[in-house]
Amino acid sequence: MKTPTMSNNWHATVLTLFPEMFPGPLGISLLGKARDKNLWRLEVRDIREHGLGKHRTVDDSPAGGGPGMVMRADVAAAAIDAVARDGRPLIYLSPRGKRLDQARVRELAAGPGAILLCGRFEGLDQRAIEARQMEEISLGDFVLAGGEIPAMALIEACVRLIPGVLGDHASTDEESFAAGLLEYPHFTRPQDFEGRTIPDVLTSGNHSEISKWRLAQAERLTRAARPDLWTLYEKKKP
Ligand code: 4GY
Repeated sequence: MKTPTMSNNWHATVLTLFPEMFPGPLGISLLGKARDKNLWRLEVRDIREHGLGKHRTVDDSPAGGGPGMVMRADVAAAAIDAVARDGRPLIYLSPRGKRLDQARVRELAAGPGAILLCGRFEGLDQRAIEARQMEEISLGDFVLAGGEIPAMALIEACVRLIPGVLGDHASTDEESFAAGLLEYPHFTRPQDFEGRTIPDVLTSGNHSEISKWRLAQAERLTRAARPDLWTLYEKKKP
């Protein structure tokens, strides 16, 4: 077995007030095994190490009033500045960011890794975001209690694209066959489940008919559920 070099050791650094949440789901199954093989590495840093005073304070009340607390800019900046960038993007997960999509995931996965700052409370002081030129990324239009679960989701999306992490399967069909479409429906045994049977074409052994059927299904599902993706897909077609 060959030992991977540093250049293909994708490096995630997570800055969080809750380091005990990690590796969590990133430590099991395919991602956990890939980490054991040094295909990627996870470095978790506790923001509170940069907290102020005896109580290691990391937050304060919002300027202008209002509910909750805000993560201090000086504390966040100190946590960021203690990390070697190594050419990696510095990302702040928040609903205000640009929506994460598979194109950005592919870019991030192809790079050296990412530094992810996980917000808590009402969020991070705006001046830290600007002064450290953080890239704001959102997973969607909903609000979580902290950035840790979004950070895990982003890391998982990237790591599964690193060569050798998944089996030899998967990755190819994602790029070629149905790019920009939702996935076709999957079936496996039993042939009859509560009176619902597997479509005959899938058990026909006719691989060209199977491909045609799957593409038609992917198109039908995309048109119905995601008119935004369908419009893009149609524009890209000749
Ligand atoms: N949605 N997409 C999201 C989120 C939690 C308070 C700022 C999201 O990416 N992140 O809801 N994050 C909040 C919690 C501080 C981040």
